[in-house]
Amino acid sequence: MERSLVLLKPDTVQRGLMGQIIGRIEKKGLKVTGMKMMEVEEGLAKEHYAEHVDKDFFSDLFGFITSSPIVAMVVEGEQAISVLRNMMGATNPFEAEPGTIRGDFGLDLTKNLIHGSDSPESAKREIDLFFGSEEILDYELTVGEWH
Ligand code: D4T
Repeated sequence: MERSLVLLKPDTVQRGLMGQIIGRIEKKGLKVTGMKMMEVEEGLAKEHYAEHVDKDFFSDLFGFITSSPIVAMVVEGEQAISVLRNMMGATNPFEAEPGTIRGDFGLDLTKNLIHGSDSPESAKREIDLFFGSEEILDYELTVGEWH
């Protein structure tokens, strides 16, 4: 079973798309084991996007992610990381396939609605950044065997 950190970015919250996107994740059969609404403080934004600090788009990305609340989630399931990346679609919403979250809802490279971890190593690092272990719940979904 894999875990991914999912962030519903400020544009998702502002545009009232939280429910639709969380609904897609639930309907796919993935399990939400942690979820909270929060502001991303400067230090957390810089740590989360450490690999992009020197890129020319970093200031736009930083300004965006710290501009308004997000929803942070821990999502679990078999191959959850690649399944979520496929559901999200290409980073650039202009290139994302219809049927994906970015393909259906996005028209801006920075405001691309959602983040999902890109490897098990990133997932562990990112989950530890956003969640304390007491905020991640260990429970069974009783419908699990029907998926
Ligand atoms: P995240 O990390 O938000 O899930 O996005 P991806 O994993 O799909 O893509 P990424 O790390 O390459 O980019 C992080 C973040 O930066 C924004 N971005 C990216 C941007 O504003 N301008 C750009 O030119 C690029 C490449 C979008 C996602």
